[in-house]
Amino acid sequence: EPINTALVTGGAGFIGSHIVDQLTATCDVTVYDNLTSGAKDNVATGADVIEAGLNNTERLTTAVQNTDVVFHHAAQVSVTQSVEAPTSSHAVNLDPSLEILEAARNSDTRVVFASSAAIYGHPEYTPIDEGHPKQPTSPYGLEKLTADHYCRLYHDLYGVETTALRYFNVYGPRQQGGDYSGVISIFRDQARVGDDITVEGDGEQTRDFIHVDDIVQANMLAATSDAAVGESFNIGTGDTITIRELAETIQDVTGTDSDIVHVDPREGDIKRSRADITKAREALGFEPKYSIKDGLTEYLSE
Ligand code: UD2
Repeated sequence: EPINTALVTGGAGFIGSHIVDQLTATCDVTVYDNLTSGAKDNVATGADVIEAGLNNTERLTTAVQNTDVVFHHAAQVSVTQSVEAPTSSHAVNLDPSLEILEAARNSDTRVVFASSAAIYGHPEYTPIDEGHPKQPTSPYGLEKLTADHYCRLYHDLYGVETTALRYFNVYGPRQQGGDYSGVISIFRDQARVGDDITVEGDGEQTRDFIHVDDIVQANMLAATSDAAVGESFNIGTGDTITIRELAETIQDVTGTDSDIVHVDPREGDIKRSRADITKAREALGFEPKYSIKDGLTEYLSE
């Protein structure tokens, strides 16, 4: 079914704004964002913006009920902050997700939820499939896991059309630098100004980095495919790179004078992460377009 109207919560943020870019070409888009970490500059012209917090249940409910599909990307995204202040993280990441599902239950709205690989905790094996044990190691991971389960439950109990997309490590334009951001944007900023590139630990840890354009593709498939309904999907490339290789690639591609230095390992760091994307491939026809090398080259050339 074609999408006529879409609501993107967090539509002024990193991932949400790319979804908005894609949607404005074909349908009416409304962004729901409190503009604290997101910025109006990220929002494509043509999209309406509701500037409101997720705790504004009335506005949120109305916005959800007036749309065909809601892409729920507004969140408290910092794992560290969730560890420091679990109750406020919970209030942002959990209750509003339930309110969105509840609003969708009373209308014909479809819900695509931004879940996370954080729900799995320390991998017991890789690649990680959707049935992998879930032992989140942060309130953030537990909040994402609970909302992900609520999506499935709202489908099973009430027939709401829901899909949870479990993102691995996402990178691309508009990802913010700084302490709470992803390693790729941190290394990029260091390379740009000639600062040392700070590899935490031995750099042998691996990640499955996925370009934001491929995340957009997964969202479009989830919003339109029958096979997506009531399901959850790992979204990565299925490939990995070590953090050391990442640092070297960024050095190469940017031609920076920055040195690679090793600093203390991060406490509780995950050693290996890799998505098994068989389910998304087979059910949705999802096929990542960017290898890590191509994606990095594209991102760094900006
Ligand atoms: C990602 C998600 C997080 C959560 C988690 C679940 C991002 C930005 N974060 O955390 O939200 O879903 O996965 O597992 O996608 N590193 C360095 N130097 C630096 C910064 C980082 O070596 O300056 C290393 C870090 O120690 C880690 C790796 O890079 O081994 C990736 O770190 P990250 O913060 O980008 O992402 P991750 O996987 O910890």
